[in-house]
Amino acid sequence: MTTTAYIGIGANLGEARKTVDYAIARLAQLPQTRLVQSSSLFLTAPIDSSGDDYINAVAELTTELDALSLLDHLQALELACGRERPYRNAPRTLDLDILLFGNAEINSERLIVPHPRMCERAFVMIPLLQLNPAITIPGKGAAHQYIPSLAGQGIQQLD
Ligand code: A4P
Ligand code: MG
Repeated sequence: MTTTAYIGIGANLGEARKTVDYAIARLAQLPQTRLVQSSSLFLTAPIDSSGDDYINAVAELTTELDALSLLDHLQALELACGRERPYRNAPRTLDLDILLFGNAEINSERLIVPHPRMCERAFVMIPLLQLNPAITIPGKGAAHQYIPSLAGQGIQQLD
């Protein structure tokens, strides 16, 4: 079975822009997976987090992996990029989140999908809507309806 998945990509330590470009290239090489498209890169102010501005992007994949296998691959890629986890929301070389996995609603110990905070975050919703303006979030409706409430968050599209 093939599933369309959206991956949130964030980095704010080290050479963040290079890391995000590298992560997108590596997502294209995951087994049983195809990179359909990736958003622009965005420079974003940290939300509930410290340190430098983030580079954020979203990638659209199609995959035959199940959601937990995809998470395993994303966490391996985070580690390969030098991710350490000293505390929650610490600055990070690379954060890869499964935002959406088809129409699935998953609530397990390791994985919550849709990502629970995504609708409150411009750094997720703006790149996601760039890829798919008509997208709906399972359990939450049309993504575009959340945009007005995100107007105060600092986000700048890079070219
Ligand atoms: N986990 C549960 N659900 C998921 C999912 N859908 N995708 C579990 C990925 N992982 C998921 O994640 C902790 C655990 O969440 C994992 O072991 C996995 O089993 P983590 O990546 O180690 O920790 P984290 O990143 O500190 O937590 P989380 O929940 O990813 O944080 P947030 O809420 O995503 O916030 N500001 C800007 N401007 N840009 C950012 O990218 N990112 C954050 C991280 C905060 N502020 C930011 C940004
Ligand atoms: Mg994360």
